[in-house]
Amino acid sequence: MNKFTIKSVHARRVWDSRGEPTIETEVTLRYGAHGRAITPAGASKGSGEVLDLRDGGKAFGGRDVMKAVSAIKTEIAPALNGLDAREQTDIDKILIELDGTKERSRIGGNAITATSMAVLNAAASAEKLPLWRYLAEVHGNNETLSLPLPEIQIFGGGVHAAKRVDVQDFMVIAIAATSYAEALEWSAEIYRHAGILMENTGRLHGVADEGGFWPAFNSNEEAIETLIQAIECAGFTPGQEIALSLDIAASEFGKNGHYTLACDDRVLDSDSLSGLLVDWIERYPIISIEDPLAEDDIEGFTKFTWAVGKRVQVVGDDFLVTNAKHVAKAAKLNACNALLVKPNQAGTITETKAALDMAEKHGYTSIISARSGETADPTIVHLAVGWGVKQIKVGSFSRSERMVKWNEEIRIAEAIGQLKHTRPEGALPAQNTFPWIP
Ligand code: 2PG
Ligand code: MG
Repeated sequence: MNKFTIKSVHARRVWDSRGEPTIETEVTLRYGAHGRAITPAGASKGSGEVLDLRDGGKAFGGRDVMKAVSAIKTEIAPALNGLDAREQTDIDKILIELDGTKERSRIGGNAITATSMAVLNAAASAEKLPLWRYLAEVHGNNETLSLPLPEIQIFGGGVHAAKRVDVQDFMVIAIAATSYAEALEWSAEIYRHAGILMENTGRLHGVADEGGFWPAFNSNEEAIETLIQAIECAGFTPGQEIALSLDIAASEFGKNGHYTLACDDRVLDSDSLSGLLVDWIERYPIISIEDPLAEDDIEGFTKFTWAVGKRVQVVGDDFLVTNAKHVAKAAKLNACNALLVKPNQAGTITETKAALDMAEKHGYTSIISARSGETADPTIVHLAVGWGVKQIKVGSFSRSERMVKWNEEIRIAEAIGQLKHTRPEGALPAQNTFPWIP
């Protein structure tokens, strides 16, 4: 028995940024160290993600989590009692086996994710280290610590804004900022100017799920045009200082090769949607495109990556669902070139890291990501720094569940004395193939 020995595992129902129930697990170790974590929730989810166990019934639209909370108390707690919190791989294996289903539907992916992350936080706390440093030491990354480059949402669409436009995330990346602090300053100005532009044109209707402005536009492209204007109004040169990143989240409006862009009043096949996106890439300084096609359109992904994969980051989110096997398969087909990393898609810390390692093995870039339903839990920021993930996406520049994460990165930046260059070496695919990167 030592300071890492798990003494108790407790769970409670807490509430996320959409006012929906979610799970917090709290792990206490033998001599008092403890760690906790909360599972976030997606709205645009990949079908291959582990499942959240929801109670069904009338309360909270069937989204309650009391069954999963109870499973943590009655099944997970006794199974983890007495184990060493540093043995993350073993503990995650026990959690997976305890659930016993492929999709984690018995105990629940949400119960398991919160517990897996809480164990990790507890181990770091027993070591009296912030999580990012604990991870860096465990993984031998101490020498190469860098701050992930932020991509920050300015307009939020898709299912995060009642499909007001079809594309889900319109984001900026401060490619020429020389520090993390500066990247935030620039993004803050762009966000502010986007708000002013919306207000001046009578289109300010609040914010979407991740804090980006509600996209009161008549076409998807109008959102891009407005974003360019906001960048210019904020005093920056699009393409030189600020690049664009889009999450198309195409699974939300496309299936079987048919894509319904309701906002543009068009139905496109896979090639036509690719063509539209390539056209945007040619006309706007876009350096990253997430889920350009639907998750069932592997051929479309492959063709798209063949066409633009040398010029832009083609990111698999719903397509790869933070699953090492999916990453290996995609890499074999050259179906994208970057991985979006979400712990609650994978289910445990160990599986999340496995997906990340697989991405690295195949030369993919990676972006650690929050979900659209979030809380003040900052664990993913620590994962990004500790694991050396070089990009991060946590939503927009408003709402505390987002700001708590940007702000946590400021604290870490100070701690590593490194408010230095914000585009870590290798953060984006080779520079000279990106016409927009200075
Ligand atoms: C995404 C995420 C975050 P959700 O698609 O990348 O923007 O959304 O959490 O709803 O899956
Ligand atoms: Mg996405």
